[in-house]
Amino acid sequence: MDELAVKLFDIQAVKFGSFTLKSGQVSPIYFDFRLIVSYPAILEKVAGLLWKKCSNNATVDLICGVPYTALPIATLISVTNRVPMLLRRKEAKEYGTKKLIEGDFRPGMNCIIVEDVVTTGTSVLETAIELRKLGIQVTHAIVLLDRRQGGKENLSKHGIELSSVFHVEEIMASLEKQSKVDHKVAEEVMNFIRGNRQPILNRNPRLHVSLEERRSSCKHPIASRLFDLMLAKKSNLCVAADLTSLDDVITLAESIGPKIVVLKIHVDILEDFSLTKIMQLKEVARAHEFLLMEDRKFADIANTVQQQFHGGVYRISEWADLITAHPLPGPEMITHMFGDSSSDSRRTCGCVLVLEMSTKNALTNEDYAKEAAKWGLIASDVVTGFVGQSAPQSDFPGWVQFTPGVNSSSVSGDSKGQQYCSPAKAVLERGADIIIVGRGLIKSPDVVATAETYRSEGWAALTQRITNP
Ligand code: S5P
Repeated sequence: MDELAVKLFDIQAVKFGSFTLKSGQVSPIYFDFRLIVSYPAILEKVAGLLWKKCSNNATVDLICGVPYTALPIATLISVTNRVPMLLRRKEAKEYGTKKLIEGDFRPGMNCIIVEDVVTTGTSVLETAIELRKLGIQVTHAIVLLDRRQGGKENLSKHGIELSSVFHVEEIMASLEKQSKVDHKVAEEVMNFIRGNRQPILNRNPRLHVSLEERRSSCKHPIASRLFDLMLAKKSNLCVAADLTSLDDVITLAESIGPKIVVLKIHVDILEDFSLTKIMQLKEVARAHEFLLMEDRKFADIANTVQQQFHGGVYRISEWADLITAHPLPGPEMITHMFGDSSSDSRRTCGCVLVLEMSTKNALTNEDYAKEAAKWGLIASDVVTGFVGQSAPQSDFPGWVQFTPGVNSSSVSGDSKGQQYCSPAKAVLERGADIIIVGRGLIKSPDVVATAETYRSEGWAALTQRITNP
């Protein structure tokens, strides 16, 4: 390792001085591993060390380098070890297939990402997102140098274990030992690195991608439709119409319809439910262009849920565009409740998984949400998004995050465990794409004016998040 550190220094792939980084910070050390391609013996050594890290740690069906520096390294690993490679483009080409990932693979294969330097982990994450969109599993990334500035923790939050050949500390120790740098420089570098350990990133790429781009990642027609409606109506407002009369819900929907993209109901609290009336509500939804969500929160064995969804008095699958479900029973429930692949409801109704709840002392902790988000991706032909209170639960851009517990008034909750935050906080700090507003709107004396206030606040926050990441 000492020898490689010295070689990297000798070819000036590690430099000392004063360097302005992309972030604007002035750093006393700079790594330029692009130079490695000019030194085949070093390239070979680097590829060998990286391969050792990855073959120790994971099943490797495929490898993929983060463009561009890691591409030749990944190629060498691929050829030497006979492990197939995928090629990631930086931009989709304008002509032809528009694919971002080139190569041969099957969904479910495990791909290791190869990178030269990791600082915050964003580039690795972006590559992982592209691979995961295609159903490829990404659980490990290997890197020559981890700058230890939050990357490992950030990637771990997204289910990716990062293994590194070097840390900056090790490079500095080797160079000092070999008298390539004096103690003062080594100290200065270490102080800089320690002082710039960025807080663990909450920079989930999903949060900063344009809605148009996210729409193109959608796997479900209802999610695509939702993005279309958001863009057309400049709204990310879902109103929770928690009224006990369907007639009143219809009246509310007629008045606030132009401001909202989703109307959410709880069908089992309606005292005057009939299929005829729910079809009237569906007509209003069609006329004013919003989606109808039944917040049933299914959570039973598949056989029961299937009957609750399609049968009984409510026949939910005949009219709901979106339904909510708890992931608790596991992915089988979701896949079976929609019926086999020929079932219409697979395309006409999208499932929204409740990964986290807004209530005090909810049991939906981070591990639960993370695990559920993972298998939600497996059922991604029917899952269109999730209900959640924090952004990192899924970085898949084609999924929509619905965040309830939104209320602009100064109340922090109700007296029954509900907790509230403002529209801006929900969008900017918690990752909401859609804000769900219930009593904050339906109890207001002027629902139309209130809907407009929530619409404009929610939309302004979403625009700000996308344009000023
Ligand atoms: O965690 C959750 C999930 C949901 S879907 N917390 C919630 O409050 N909800 C729903 O959002 C809840 O069932 C209700 O319909 C709405 C919140 O209503 P509010 O009146 O408290 O804004």
